[in-house]
Amino acid sequence: MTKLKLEALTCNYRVNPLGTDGERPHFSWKLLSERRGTRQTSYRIQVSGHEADFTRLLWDSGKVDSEQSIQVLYGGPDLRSQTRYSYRVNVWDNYGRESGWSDVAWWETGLLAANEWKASWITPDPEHIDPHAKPVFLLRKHYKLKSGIVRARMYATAAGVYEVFVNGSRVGDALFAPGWTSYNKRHQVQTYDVTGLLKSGGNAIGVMVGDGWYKGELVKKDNRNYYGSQRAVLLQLHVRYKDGSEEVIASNSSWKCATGPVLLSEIYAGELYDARLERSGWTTAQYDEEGWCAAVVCSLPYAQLVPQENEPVRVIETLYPQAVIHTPAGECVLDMGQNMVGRMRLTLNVPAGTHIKLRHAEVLDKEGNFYTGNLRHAEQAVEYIAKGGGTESYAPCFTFQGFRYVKVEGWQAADNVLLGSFAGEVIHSDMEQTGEFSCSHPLVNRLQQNIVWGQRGNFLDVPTDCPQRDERLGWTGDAQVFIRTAAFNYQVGPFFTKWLRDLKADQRPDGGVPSVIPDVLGNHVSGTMGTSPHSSAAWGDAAVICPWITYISFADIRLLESQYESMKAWVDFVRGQGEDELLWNTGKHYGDWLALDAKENSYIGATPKDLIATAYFAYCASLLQKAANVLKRTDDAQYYSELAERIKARFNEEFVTPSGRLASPTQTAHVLALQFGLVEGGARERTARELNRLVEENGYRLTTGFVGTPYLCQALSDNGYHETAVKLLVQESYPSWLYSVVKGATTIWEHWDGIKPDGSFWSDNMNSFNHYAYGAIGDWLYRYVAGLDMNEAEPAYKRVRIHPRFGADGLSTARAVLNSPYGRIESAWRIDNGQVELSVIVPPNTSAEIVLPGARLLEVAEGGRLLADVLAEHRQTAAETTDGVRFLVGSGRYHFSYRLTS
Ligand code: RAM
Repeated sequence: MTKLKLEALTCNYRVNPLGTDGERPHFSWKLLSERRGTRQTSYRIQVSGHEADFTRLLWDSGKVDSEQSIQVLYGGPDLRSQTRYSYRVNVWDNYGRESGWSDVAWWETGLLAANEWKASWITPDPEHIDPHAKPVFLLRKHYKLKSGIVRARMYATAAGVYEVFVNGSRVGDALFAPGWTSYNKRHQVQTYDVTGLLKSGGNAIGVMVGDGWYKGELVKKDNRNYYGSQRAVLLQLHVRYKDGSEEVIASNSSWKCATGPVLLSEIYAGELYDARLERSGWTTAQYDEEGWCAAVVCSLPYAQLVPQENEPVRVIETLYPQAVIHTPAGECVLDMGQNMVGRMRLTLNVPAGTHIKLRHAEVLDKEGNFYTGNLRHAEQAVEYIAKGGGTESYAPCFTFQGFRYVKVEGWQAADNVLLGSFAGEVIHSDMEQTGEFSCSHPLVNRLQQNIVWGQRGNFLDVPTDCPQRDERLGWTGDAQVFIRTAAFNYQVGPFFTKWLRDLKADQRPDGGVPSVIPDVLGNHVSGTMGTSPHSSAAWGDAAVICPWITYISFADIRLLESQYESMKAWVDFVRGQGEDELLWNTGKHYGDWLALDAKENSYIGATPKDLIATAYFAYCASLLQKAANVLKRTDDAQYYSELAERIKARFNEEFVTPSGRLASPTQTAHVLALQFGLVEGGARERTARELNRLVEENGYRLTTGFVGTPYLCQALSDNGYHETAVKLLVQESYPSWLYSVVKGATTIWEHWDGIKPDGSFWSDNMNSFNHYAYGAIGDWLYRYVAGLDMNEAEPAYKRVRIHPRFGADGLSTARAVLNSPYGRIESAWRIDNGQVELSVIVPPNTSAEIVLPGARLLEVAEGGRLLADVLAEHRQTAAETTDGVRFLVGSGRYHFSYRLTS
């Protein structure tokens, strides 16, 4: 008999996380079994507080009869600070097999209580170093340690962004620590295991700290000091010795400060680095501190400190320039071949004082010249002054650029030397890549890659709108439309957990939701929209949609529970806004942002704002009902279900004529009415027909903006017009998803016409070439085209749903893979002359509802046998429905073949 095995043990989504919070963690594991229909029947978890000594247990769940294998909550005693916990899992299945104990995994808590901080927040003495000076500050501490070090942990953070070194080595590889949160309310602390870096005798710590989001330029030119006016560092090192004693080295006024080679490093501006000013060995014990000034203690609080929550930002991949372009304007430009986000690394051997300047751009203009107009005030310039005397390698530290093209100035070299001297380091939050989609259409495959690159470029600790111009903010609307696609491509559980906590922290007392999270627009900063409104429909709704999508994707009840009040507060806020409690017809909204049916010189599409606002209101009320059900709040569930129904009725009164026609003739209005279930019966049919007509009459072209686009194809596919949806997908002429692909895009554009058919730009003012919002079609590619979907009632793919849709001529194959919380799911189909081949993988401990469109039960084969026979062996049957043949299978690999009925 084949074996049952366990793998991929995670705690709070992560493998052996260091520095967790004090809340009860949750555990997940994956079953490995070749046998079809494998289900877990029981599990047992053991936790030890003494390394991996399981004879001294802290908690033993005992054998629990349950299929739950993800997000299982720890049930032992309260967690202590700075403690390593080891755990292991054993499971049993429906075939009577036992996996045996898994390998041991662990998690370790960070510094949990504010009063455990002996360290002070410190900054260079302002008498000696101007707190507002541009150069990055260096802070260092020399200290002695005894021999017999067995364990050392460093807890560190900064007001600003920091990197830390011990005895000449970089500690960890996280970039942009402490990450971006609503610092005044939640400020992350990182935990590092530095045991291997310390030695007995003299040691040194060095910390570099720059402005970052904390006090650097944000939102617009010269807008600084949003969170505070002083950079500062907080660091505490705990060293444990063999004899059980512990020593603590803490940041305080005995630390020494200076500035060094980084003369400027800012998110938008870039970096200026003079290698001649390097202080060689400044993070080692031997270094001579002569000339360094003292640190002073500053009065920043401790109460807002929280342990790091999501995966850190790291260098994830390195790209090399594909070509050197000598432009008509005489510029020397490197082409990275991909619009990427990160930084350039230089490795070169040039004379001292050589001053190289790099500028970064996303596109070349019509003439083929370097173009930076769309960056607005973001300089995206990196300057390096060489020290000479050998090979030097450099990459900027506290800045990132969004670019495909790099203009090189100040250094003339042959093309092959240039190509060999530069590398592009791709930087983003280090999430596990979980999804893949591909099909028979090469341009659609490129679109999928562009979506993934859009996510990579804009998931740098916060889900941002764009990564290049002077914006790069956590726009709620963009995040909300993209989250479901994001959750296919990557494991975004921890990423959104962190961001949603900031959303909740920044939510207004009346329940209103800022337009960007972390909220740096407040009420006073004016941007493209004049003073930025908070609580716009479809933007503020992120407060409900994002926790819900995170919940269904990863089954994290804990997150849903902790966001629940925030979700309710938003819907209750909306209820109080309109002149009528069921109709939201007041306030400032972004509407169907950037839709093509907008009036001349307007960003806002033609769909009435009150229609959008009321539709979203109904949708969010219905999601709250679902959330209340999950959390077993029956009264709330009842209340929100009634509210949703009443809003729907009011929507119909206001926006649907008695004969079932939608009052607003836009694609987006029809999409929302269908997608949010606001029209029924004849009105639904009519709305769907009308949407199809609108698309058809427009030559299979869309007119939708941020609000309508994400659901356009779904609304068609769900209502009998899948072929139209596929025609929209494969449309290559403007406006369409593939238009930008044909124009050479390697990321998703903000505007359908970022580059117009004649090669000119839409405008300088707001024209990002890396904006993931329209990439929200990815969700439809996975769920509708490849047919890899779920039944929400059993979230996180406990109940998989496989339902491919073959559509029209456009596509002959499609394949989606998802490394789900339960394991690998796959749906891959091929259609050739009416013959369908479908391969499916259903992971252990899940089941799948499968729908085979256009099939007749008695003509379907599975693995060469009649499907009906295969099902009968498992006492299962299939039904012939209007969608196709429908049946249920357990885990395993399947291959279905049948001829389409005509
Ligand atoms: C723009 C942003 C973003 C959008 C808002 C309304 O400035 O780029 O994508 O959500 O406006």
